[in-house]
Amino acid sequence: MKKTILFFILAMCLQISFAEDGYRLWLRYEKVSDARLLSDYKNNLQHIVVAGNSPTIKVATDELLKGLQGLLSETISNSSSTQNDATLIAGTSATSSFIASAVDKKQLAQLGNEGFLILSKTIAGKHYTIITANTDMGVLYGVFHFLRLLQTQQSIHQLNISSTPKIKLRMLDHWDNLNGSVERGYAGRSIWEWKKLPDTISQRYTDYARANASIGINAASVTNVNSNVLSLSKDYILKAKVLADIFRPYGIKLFLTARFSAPVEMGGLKTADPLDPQVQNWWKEKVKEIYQSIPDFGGFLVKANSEGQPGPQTYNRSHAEGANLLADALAPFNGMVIWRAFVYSNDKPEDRFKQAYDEFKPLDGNFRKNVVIQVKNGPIDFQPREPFHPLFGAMPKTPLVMEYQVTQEYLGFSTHLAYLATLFKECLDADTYAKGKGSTVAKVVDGSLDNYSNTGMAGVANIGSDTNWCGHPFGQANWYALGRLAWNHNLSAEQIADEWIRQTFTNDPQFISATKKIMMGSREAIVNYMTPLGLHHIMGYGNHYGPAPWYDKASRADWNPVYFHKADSIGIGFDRKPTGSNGLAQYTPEVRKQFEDPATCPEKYLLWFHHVSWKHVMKSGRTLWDEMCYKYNEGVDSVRDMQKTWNSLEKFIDKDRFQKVQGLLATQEKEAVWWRDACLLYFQTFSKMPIPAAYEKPKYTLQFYEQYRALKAP
Ligand code: GCW
Repeated sequence: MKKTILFFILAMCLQISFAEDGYRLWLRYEKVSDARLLSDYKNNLQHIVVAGNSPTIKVATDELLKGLQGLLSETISNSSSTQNDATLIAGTSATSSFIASAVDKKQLAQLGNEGFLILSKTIAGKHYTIITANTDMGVLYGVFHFLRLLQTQQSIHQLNISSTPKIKLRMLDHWDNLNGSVERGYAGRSIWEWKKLPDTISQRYTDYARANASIGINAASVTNVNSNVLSLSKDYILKAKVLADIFRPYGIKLFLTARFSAPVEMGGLKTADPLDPQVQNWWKEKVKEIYQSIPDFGGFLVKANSEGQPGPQTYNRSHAEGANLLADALAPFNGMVIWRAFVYSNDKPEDRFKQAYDEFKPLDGNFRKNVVIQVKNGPIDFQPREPFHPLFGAMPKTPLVMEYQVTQEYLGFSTHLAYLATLFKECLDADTYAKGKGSTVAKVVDGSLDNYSNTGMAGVANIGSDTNWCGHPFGQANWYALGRLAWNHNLSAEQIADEWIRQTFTNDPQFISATKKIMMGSREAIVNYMTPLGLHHIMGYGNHYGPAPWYDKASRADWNPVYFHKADSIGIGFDRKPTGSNGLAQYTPEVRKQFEDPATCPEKYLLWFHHVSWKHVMKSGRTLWDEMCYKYNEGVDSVRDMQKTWNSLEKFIDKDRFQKVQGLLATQEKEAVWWRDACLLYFQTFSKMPIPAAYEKPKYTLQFYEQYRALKAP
């Protein structure tokens, strides 16, 4: 009897200590598996000093101790009183005289407010590791980077790392509603428990801030852009204050979304006209009220005159007049306005591709200094693949902030494995030719092309109340990648995957190379089984899940898949040449020329810009129809390959996450088949060409899929 109980307790303990529920993200700090490295780390990291006593330094100290304790599997002392023993010293020149004398001032001068140095120094025959910066926040970033070196099992000798963020505002946008639901969120409910705030404070808020700081994210907009005016009420400001207070030591500024009609809805005014002095005054007072509670409030993120949101155009005012209204209220406090370019009018029949550019380009130069325009990576809406947004490079006088979607609204929710760093990079690397060859989107966004100083990169968060934060265990990689790329967009998608895998799973080389292969091919697999060759927006209406290329019942033409693929007996695709919508005219001549000619247009964008005959011969020698069959099948095959690879990795990691991913891949495979069969059967009604015999026959009929879609609708 006793023995059984003992065994039970032991089993429980084992389970507790080995449970890999994903909560720890990439900050797991497991014991270093390489024995040689472990003993080297142990020899060099026994005594640490973190100088200073600000809340941020407290966080840095705790993190370093916690990290080393886990990685070295022993207790490390923080010998703050006996600096002489220390082998690792972190702090600024202001807080540590040792650092002040050991570190070159010139090197420090280049770091700005957030950059850091990690240096190996031998002084009087003794080896030191120094983590330093101009600010405590820089020190914290350095500490996280140093822990990343250990977690990824790198040498800590001869370190000479100098790192500064390339982009100033590195941000997560939460589309979280005050009632706890998350628009396009697939990882449970909102992590913000508005109802219970400010009295009950979830540990998650701190863990969230810590995770962000570890990858350099320094801003969070916590409310949905489809905004509720209540978030600007006194009560909610006090709730938001709690979050801002928690975020502060981690270097994160809180932003709120502002509902443009708030002066009417909340202030009781007759108008929200930006030129009305009473309206201006209302915003000034509201902003003052916010800053009284949140002295470092970041500012407002605004969606206006888009998809039914109120905005300045209601009063015949421009986006610039609307943005400037809020900017003037925020300016005395150094707050900023992030105004979204995702606009398309309810009334205009114009190609949606063109609307943001048409509205914003003429306003270049009309915005206040503290306004930035947030532009989605592509011109339609976060599709699995889009060409870069034509606004990039087109507004040299207005800082443009990149907006990515980390949550997988159009990429299989949290069911499909999609590593998005490849998508992010594809856009950053695209050449706008705005100032000749080499004018990449990255250079627009990091401000180097047009000398913007207010630079930014934002991602719509994929975070929710699920224990593992993001639903799919691999969803975490996209949160991670956003932060890492915003800090340094020169990192490759592969490098980021590599370090994420090491920290999240294991440093085993076999596991790393196989998993990296899965990740690197995953987004292309989705493009292939959902929207190959430049198809876009052919998903289910409303919930945006599953295929529905046949759908034509939406109230607006451009919410219908048929509007976007334009399949007919001749061919398929959206003509954006002068013969069609002429959306291509929004690109610089060099880009336009390349896309305009089907012979030079990369095939991955072909149907974005051309209506192409089913019989058109592709580079492979296949007809367009055959190529489409090939691509859809390639997509399904890739998922099957991903499954095979994953199945071979069981022995390397914990059962929990292994099985979870295995299960999700099984669902993904079925859904890839669903997409392939539904799309091919439907498009075949136009092409009237056979699916080549070499490929799997569709499992069901088109009718079945049309109904199946209906069953899946919300
Ligand atoms: O992708 C679309 C989404 C909407 C979203 C909108 C936007 C917040 O379907 O849910 O609204 O984009 O970006 O504003």
